[in-house]
Amino acid sequence: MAFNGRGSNYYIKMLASEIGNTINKAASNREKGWYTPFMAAASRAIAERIPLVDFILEVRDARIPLSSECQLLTNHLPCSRRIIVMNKMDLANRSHLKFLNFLQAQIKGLKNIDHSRSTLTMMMVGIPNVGKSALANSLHQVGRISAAEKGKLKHAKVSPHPGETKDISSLKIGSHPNIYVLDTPSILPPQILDAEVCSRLALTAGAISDSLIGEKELAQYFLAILNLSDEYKKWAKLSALENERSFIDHKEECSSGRQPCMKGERQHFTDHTQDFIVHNVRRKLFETISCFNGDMQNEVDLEKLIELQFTTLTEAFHLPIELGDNARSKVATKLLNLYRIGRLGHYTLDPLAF
Ligand SMILES: Nc1nc2c(ncn2[C@@H]2O[C@H](COP(=O)(O)OP(=O)(O)OP(=O)(O)O)[C@@H](O)[C@H]2O)c(=O)[nH]1
Ligand SMILES: [Mg+2]
Repeated sequence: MAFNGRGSNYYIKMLASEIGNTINKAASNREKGWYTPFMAAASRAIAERIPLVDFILEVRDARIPLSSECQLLTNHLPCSRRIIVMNKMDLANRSHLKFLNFLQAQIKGLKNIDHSRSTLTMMMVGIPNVGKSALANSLHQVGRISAAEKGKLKHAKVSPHPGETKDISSLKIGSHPNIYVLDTPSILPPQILDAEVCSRLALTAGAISDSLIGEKELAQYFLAILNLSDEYKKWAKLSALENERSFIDHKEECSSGRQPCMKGERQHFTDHTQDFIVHNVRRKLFETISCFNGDMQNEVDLEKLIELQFTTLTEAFHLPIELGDNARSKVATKLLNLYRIGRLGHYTLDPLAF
């Protein structure tokens, strides 16, 4: 992809548009797209339940708080029954108890609810993989219900793969009144008309399969965002010496038996999530950006930097030279994974105006 001389923000915008348009085109093929008959049925089932539940808990991804809006709700629901929750804010992750208090206060504050009722139901909805089931389980765990009820109640299945929840199921999270949360299958509209929204969803959420665009394009998009952010500056302290030390420590741990080395040392090189590899990746990214003498605001220069980073990361991920051109794909896969699990900094991709 080549864009000429209109600035780096333009480059990111064009990259995002190009990715979004390619995804939308690919998704219009019914066999490849995300809008399967199952998702269509789930969307109908959720829409039918909206009038029956007391309120809706719309779970959004904190990294894309606007792009992860559940569009089905926009047409079906009055705002007074819609509570928006940001998930995947890893710093706020352990505050579910506070969140439960917040929810109970919201319920008390709702004017159209008869508070003398003994049961209230809220339905959790959201895009794939946003963490609905994980949140439902956490609310159930901290819920104000008896220990016996906690013990015997089922848990929602949580998985790193999108589309894991197949049915609408209910978990109790409070007594007096009884409060139930309905965990639901994930939904997305058949087409995501805003190409930039589509590309942010593809990059971040796992809601859209990487196969619809290609990991190399997504990794290029991520690197453009990283290069223009301040996140890499946090890695300035990762000197070569420090990295070397963590590698030696790691080897010592393996040989001393402190950390079992189950499948031999070579196996460890293939696990790119280990600290010594993540440190190496961060350090290489920091070095390539800080030593870069091109103009970051020029998209031609920015594209050159990204090319250089792909090459440098081949070594950082310990990929064998024999891989040749395939190395780029492997770099892309590993880089995207590290970004998605939060090991390469924290980013809010939607433009938020305050
Ligand atoms: N870092 C982080 N990961 C989370 C958080 N909440 C959930 N996850 C992870 O995100 C992945 C998806 O979580 P689920 O709860 O299965 O998501 P879902 O929305 O129910 O997804 P479906 O499979 O489409 O039903 C799992 O690997 C969870 O461990 C969070 O707050 N932070
Ligand atoms: Mg689920």
